[in-house]
Amino acid sequence: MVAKNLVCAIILLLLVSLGQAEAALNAHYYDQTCPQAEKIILDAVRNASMHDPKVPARILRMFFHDCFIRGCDASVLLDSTPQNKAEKDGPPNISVRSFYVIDDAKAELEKACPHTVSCADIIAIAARDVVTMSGGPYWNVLKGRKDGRVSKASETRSLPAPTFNVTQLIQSFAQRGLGVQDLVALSARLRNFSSLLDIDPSMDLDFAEKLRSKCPKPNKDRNAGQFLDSTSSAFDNNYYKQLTVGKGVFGSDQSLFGDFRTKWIVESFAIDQGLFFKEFVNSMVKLGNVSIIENGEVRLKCGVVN
Ligand SMILES: *[C@@H]1O[C@H](CO)[C@@H](O)[C@H](O)[C@H]1NC(C)=O
Ligand SMILES: *[C@@H]1O[C@H](CO)[C@@H](O)[C@H](O)[C@H]1NC(C)=O
Ligand SMILES: *[C@@H]1O[C@H](CO)[C@@H](O)[C@H](O)[C@H]1NC(C)=O
Ligand SMILES: *[C@@H]1O[C@H](CO)[C@@H](O)[C@H](O)[C@H]1NC(C)=O
Ligand SMILES: CC(=O)N[C@H]1CO[C@H](CO)[C@@H](O)[C@@H]1O
Repeated sequence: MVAKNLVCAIILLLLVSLGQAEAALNAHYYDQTCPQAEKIILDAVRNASMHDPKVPARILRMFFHDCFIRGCDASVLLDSTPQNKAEKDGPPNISVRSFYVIDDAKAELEKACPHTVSCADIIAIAARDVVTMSGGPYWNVLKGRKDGRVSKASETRSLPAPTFNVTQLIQSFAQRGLGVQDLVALSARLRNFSSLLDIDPSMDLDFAEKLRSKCPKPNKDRNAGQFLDSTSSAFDNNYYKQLTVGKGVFGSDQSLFGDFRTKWIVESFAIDQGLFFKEFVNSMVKLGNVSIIENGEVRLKCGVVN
């Protein structure tokens, strides 16, 4: 009898641990609990992008930054406290850069479905939205991330630096389970915007000006979706085309074309935008799956732990 109970207990334990291992991300995670979640997030992203054309590039970079440090757990959104300097205030100094967009979406989500949608999922969904609204591909974002409770400024040192050579970039990606193909795909930029990898946002200006002149005047235009048209060619494979003709904006970009490990991938993306979009989506899904934590929380406000 005792033995039988023991066997049962072991089987139960095994099942429980299996269940945990399979607590994987899921495209339908909020279908029952917050079906309007993605619509609310898209609204916030679109509203903000209409007023500030730098928002798309910054949200993409935020997603990258979040997932590269401690996994996709919204650690990038936590504010510093008197006892702790958070990632936000770490060396690349990304303070005051569009965090408000995620906070706005979160505030709306808390009204619609309280304590349900994690800040980490909001970033992942917003990152997809800025790509799609800029003329890039659409994909189903897997959801179910939990928010972490730790954010340390010192850890931003592990982000790939603009000065990294290809070997260092490959190593940095490999540490997160990402391959060479992911490195090249995720180096893509919104045209004339900084790439996800770049810390320096100074290249944004040109494109921002172009966008501003094309954006509809908010009060005259009743269709907020116009933003889609105004940026319809901003996310494309032009970046790779530029690399193949030696017009990489940064040295670290151009080296992707100079290294045999990455050159062939750059070339394949330059000649085939469909392939680039497909691989970019794959890489974004992989990036969004880096070190998913299971014992986190759903923050009520993205800047502070509950
Ligand atoms: C976005 O803007 C629309 C129209 O101005 C407004 O109704 C909506 O509440 C805004 N959404 C968010 C999340 O800010
Ligand atoms: C970070 O940016 C803020 C606001 O732009 C600025 O006040 C601060 O000095 C910067 N800090 C560092 C370390 O560059
Ligand atoms: C890349 O940089 C590292 C560190 O500075 C250096 O040791 C290595 O030789 C470089 N590799 C290449 C291929 O330039
Ligand atoms: C996400 O990562 C987990 C654990 O590392 C893995 O089992 C799962 O297949 C990955 N999912 C995707 C979509 O890559
Ligand atoms: C700096 C940079 O990347 N400039 C590019 C901006 O986009 C136009 C096309 O829309 C390119 O011709 C520029 O080279």
